Amino acid sequence: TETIAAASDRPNEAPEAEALNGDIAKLRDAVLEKLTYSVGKDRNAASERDWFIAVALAVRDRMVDNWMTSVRGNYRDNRRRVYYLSLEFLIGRLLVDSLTNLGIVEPMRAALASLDVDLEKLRDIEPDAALGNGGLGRLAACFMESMATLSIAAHGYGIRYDHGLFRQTIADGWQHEFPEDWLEFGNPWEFPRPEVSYMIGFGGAVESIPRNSHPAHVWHPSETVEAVAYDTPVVGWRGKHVNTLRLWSARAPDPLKLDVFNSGDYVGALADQVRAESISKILYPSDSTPAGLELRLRQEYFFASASLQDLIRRHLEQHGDIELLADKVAIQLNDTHPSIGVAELMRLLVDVHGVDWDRAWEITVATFSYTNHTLLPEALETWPAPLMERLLPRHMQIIFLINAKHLDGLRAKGMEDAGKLSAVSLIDEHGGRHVRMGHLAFLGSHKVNGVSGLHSELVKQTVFRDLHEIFPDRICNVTNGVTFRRWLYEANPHLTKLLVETLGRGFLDDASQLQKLEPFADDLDFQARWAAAKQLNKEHLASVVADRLLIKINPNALFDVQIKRMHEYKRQLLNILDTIALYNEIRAQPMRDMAPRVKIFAGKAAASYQQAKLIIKLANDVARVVNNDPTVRDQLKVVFLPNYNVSLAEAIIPAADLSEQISTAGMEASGTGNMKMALNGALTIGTLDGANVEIREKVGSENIFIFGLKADEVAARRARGIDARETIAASPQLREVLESIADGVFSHDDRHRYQGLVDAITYHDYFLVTADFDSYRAAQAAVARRWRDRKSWQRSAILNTARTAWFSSDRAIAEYADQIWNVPVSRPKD
Ligand code: GP0
Repeated sequence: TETIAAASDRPNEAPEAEALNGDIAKLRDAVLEKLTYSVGKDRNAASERDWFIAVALAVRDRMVDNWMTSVRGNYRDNRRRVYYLSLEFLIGRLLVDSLTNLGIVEPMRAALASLDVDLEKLRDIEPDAALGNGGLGRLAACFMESMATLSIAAHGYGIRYDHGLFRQTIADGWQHEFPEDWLEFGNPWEFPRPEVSYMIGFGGAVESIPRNSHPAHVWHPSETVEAVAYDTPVVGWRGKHVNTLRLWSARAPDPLKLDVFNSGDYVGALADQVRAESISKILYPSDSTPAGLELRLRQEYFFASASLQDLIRRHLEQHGDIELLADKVAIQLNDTHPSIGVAELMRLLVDVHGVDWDRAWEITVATFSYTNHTLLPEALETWPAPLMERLLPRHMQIIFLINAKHLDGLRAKGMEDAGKLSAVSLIDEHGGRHVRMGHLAFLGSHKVNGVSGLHSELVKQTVFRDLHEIFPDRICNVTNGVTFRRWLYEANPHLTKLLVETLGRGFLDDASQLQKLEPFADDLDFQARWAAAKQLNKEHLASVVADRLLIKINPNALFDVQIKRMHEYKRQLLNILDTIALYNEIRAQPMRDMAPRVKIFAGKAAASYQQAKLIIKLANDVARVVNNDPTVRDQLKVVFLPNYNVSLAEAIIPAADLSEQISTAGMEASGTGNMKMALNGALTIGTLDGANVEIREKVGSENIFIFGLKADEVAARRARGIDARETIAASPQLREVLESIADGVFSHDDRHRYQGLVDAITYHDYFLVTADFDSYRAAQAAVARRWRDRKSWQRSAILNTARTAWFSSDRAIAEYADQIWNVPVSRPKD
């Protein structure tokens, strides 16, 4: 058995070296046992995947003891439970995450080394659990980890999609989508619970049974689907508390119609099963675009109903009294996706558990709270009333009744303005009746939160303006956060090691101690070590780029990074225009001494979002031209890394020098990539949007590059009109850039490819790319000047890390616990 080296090589772990050596032997035995008896392979025949499964199973065993203890503790203490309902959990890989939180990364590495197995190789074999589209889903994953870290009795509920977010390839510059298959070789982290299942109904009719007081309602669905549970333990920092992520899979109650099968119609015999199971087949590949399909509503109801039935069963088992539900349960709705749950809880309380309507509504509102993630109108879900009527007839009745009582109450209070009443109605009457799911979530919740200070204010002023007037205490703010375990300790071990050597281990438990780094910002010796850590991360990313794209990038260049979903409001186009302007400068003045830059892009476009896909093509076209132009030499490189996902983010973020957060002000609710990069010592170039505002407050305006129109100026500018011809005429640089695109400089094979794109921003620049261009260019010039003064740059970078502790998801979750859920938290060291 190998022993392990100095404590400084295992910065993330506390135990003594001797204990570790004992642990190494135990881990080795545990892995070998799993390989033999669970995987069924001999050491000599085992593939890397076999080893990965064996290790994951051995690690899972370690979690289970604390899981059982946590579950028993949750029952014993009678604590209020938190249920986080989310249609997305963008988890990524779990191997190193679990090892880190259990404090056994290095012992496991040593145990595996003694078996001639390389932990890093196993790490790369694990497929990402990509059950989410982007920020919203990744936030849910960070929150699960922080809720476990803070010992909250929390459960996540979602859908176990057979296929997560599509795999993106880039062929000839164009995005292509392929199905993703994360379960292909099984999932060692989960426990299937075939015995935990619920019937979920669809369609049919509602029967009214006359009674003395008021009629009872019985829904007779015409179709039922079974929801089956799969549980994944979620381990918090230091392994103390373990929560459960319960994901539902759809199953047909009858696997096949035997008579139809025997008659020879094999496909027909399986039709019901296929229809039922399609519910959990695939994640909706949409981000902030409407998913107006029936299947999406079926997914939403399926998971909301299964989760509510499950939590009510648990509540009644423990407390025996449905009246106590709101005291013992807090349910967080992650966006409107689970908001049909408001009507479902009313149905369960009134129709199934016999609670009277008004009391049921009180319980519902006290139980639910809702997080809004966007102001984009196209992302605020509404369902055609006829569709909901057909699929969920009883819920439609309930929604109409909630609405009638809501509007009657307002009229009784003297509100008569028909316009106001229709603005706060659950039913949108314009252009065919639609149910407003945001309004349903708002009315059914005691708290509604936005995800950054600016966003929460805009929520009050825009989407929920009229409802906010009626319920002025309901909207609050909880600025997003990210888990430092994954996004600092695991993704950036070089920096973490330096921080431990400099500050001691205290910051690992209490991020606010990162402040102690401030005095080192001017320390030249520390700066040198800081730069060395960054350099290693950049070399690693350069090797990833070389592997995947066969492009050589210079690790000494400024790594200028924009990684996020492709969307017009996020303005990758603005960054591409800047790239072209830089390219023009280099060609015009080849002898000018420039600081070399690498522009790094990554991100997926929704499959149906043509404009976003065209912008991907443009980025790739610009990359091809720039990277192959001999006059450019090493001064500028452009790379578009395909298939952006959590694992790729873990490689890019620690290597970033500059973080691009350049959305049109007022449009990015928060952003979370902005926090991850600032924490890892990148400087931000950004607009005053989302959490950028708070990042500037924390890091100081000298340590961030802010440019562009502010949210109120964006509104004013749009009100004046978005024809950009004057703006373009006034900016020679912008004109040159747009002309070169329109002329086909980057598309010789199809000269008019970008004519439509250029026309669009010329005559109808809704996202104000042109309006912010000059100011963005000026900010980029300031970036270049700062970069040349490397000491000053490093000072700012260090201060970014020192001052971003507030963006920990532990802080965000502690705020939810205090302001919204009313549950206690305890820190791992308490
Ligand atoms: C918001 F509405 N977000 C949506 C959506 O459908 N998907 C999604 O990922 C994002 C916001 O755009 C965000 O600003 C925010 O930080 C995140 O939700 C979590 O609140 C981008 O990161």
